[in-house]
Amino acid sequence: MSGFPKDFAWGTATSSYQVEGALDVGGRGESIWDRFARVPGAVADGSDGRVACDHFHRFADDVALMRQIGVNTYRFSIAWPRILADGRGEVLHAGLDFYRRLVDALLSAGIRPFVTLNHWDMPQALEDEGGWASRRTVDAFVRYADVVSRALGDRVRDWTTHNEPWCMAHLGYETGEHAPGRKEPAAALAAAHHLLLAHGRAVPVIRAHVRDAHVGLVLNLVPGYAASGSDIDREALRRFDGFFNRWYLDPIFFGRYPDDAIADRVQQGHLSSTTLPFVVDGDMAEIATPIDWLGINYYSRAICRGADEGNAPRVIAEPLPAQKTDMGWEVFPDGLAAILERVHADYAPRALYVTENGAAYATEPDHQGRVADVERVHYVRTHVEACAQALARGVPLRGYFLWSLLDNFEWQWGYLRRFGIVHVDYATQKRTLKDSARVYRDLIAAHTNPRSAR
Ligand code: IFM
Repeated sequence: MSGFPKDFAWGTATSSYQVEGALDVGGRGESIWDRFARVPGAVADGSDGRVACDHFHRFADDVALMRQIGVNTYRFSIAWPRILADGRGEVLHAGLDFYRRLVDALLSAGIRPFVTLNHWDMPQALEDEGGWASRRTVDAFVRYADVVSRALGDRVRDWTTHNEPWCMAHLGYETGEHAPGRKEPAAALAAAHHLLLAHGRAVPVIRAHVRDAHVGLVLNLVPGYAASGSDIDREALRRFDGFFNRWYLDPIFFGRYPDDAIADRVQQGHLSSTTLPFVVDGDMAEIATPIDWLGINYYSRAICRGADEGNAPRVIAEPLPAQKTDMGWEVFPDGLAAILERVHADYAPRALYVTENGAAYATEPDHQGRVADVERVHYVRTHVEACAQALARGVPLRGYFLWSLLDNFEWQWGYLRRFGIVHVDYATQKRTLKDSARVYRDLIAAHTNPRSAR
């Protein structure tokens, strides 16, 4: 395998709520996930992020682990309520200082910090005012972006506004599987729009504070495949792609929502007409503010099968009975190359990153303390290979971030799903490098210095 540029970003990723713990330190306010995790049945094991990986206190050791693995970048997120407890008032300097210390530790270890402003843990006070379904949250986010980029702009060049707006809007406001747990399809569409608008408005604000800023957005994209060549399955694929991928890609790159996907929402009764009630003049141009890069989070593909129910075919996206991870997600590395090539061909972002890619497997240490996570080793190798293929086909891929550095709080699954390349014993907080971490280290070494290839 070859073809990775010398300056390729080899990284791992985490997010604040999933790893930090220390929820009541430094005046941090309540987040929507603090509140949601208390709802009986919302999190499978009844857990929350109170301690998580205690990364807040152990970040220096975690940076040392990153050095051991040899990554040259680290993607992490800022906890919004650690900076603005209620999302609006006073700035919490203790919160900013924590991230300054983290960034300084990374920089001294030669690791480039990739900051995400919003990886889901919004202040609960903003949700109490309507959350992302309310246009007022856009201003709150832009102020937050201003505060953080002003504080860290002297040392961080790489900025992400949101992580996976589809998850925040759809899982948070439509299915209610994620915080804030609302089941209101119309609110979900408004939430998606306000997330995109907040992104577009924050981009120039970040650029104002950061010299040579490199600003982007991270989308979770899923390549769809029709289950057969039948018209009904091809139609299911179109619907799936419109709802999942193009609803976000088209506004960002073309400044408009896809007409066919709008019509689908009208048909479903989630919109009363094709005029989107939450769009105000000028919004779409702001959303389409050019970005420096797009991040793609890729885990698996969707097989789309239509189910004929009168004149409204239902989309069923099902995994094949192939190899699956503990999430039930099919292992399908070709899908990664496919989505990278498709986004490059259809939207031509200036640069692309795989900002998340990884697999949940619950391998525990054996009696000698070794974590032989063979399935994850296979997953990592084959997906890095898919990146090489995409590069060879001309995709401007600039980096790859494994999800995740650490086993951590996996949202509605709590601690029952382990994505880390480093095992965390939650009782003792002991970290153990899994075999996948060593394999990733060797892959990085081989590509950064081909002579060390084995
Ligand atoms: O853990 C999540 C992460 O927070 C967002 N992307 C998907 C990961 C695995 O489910």
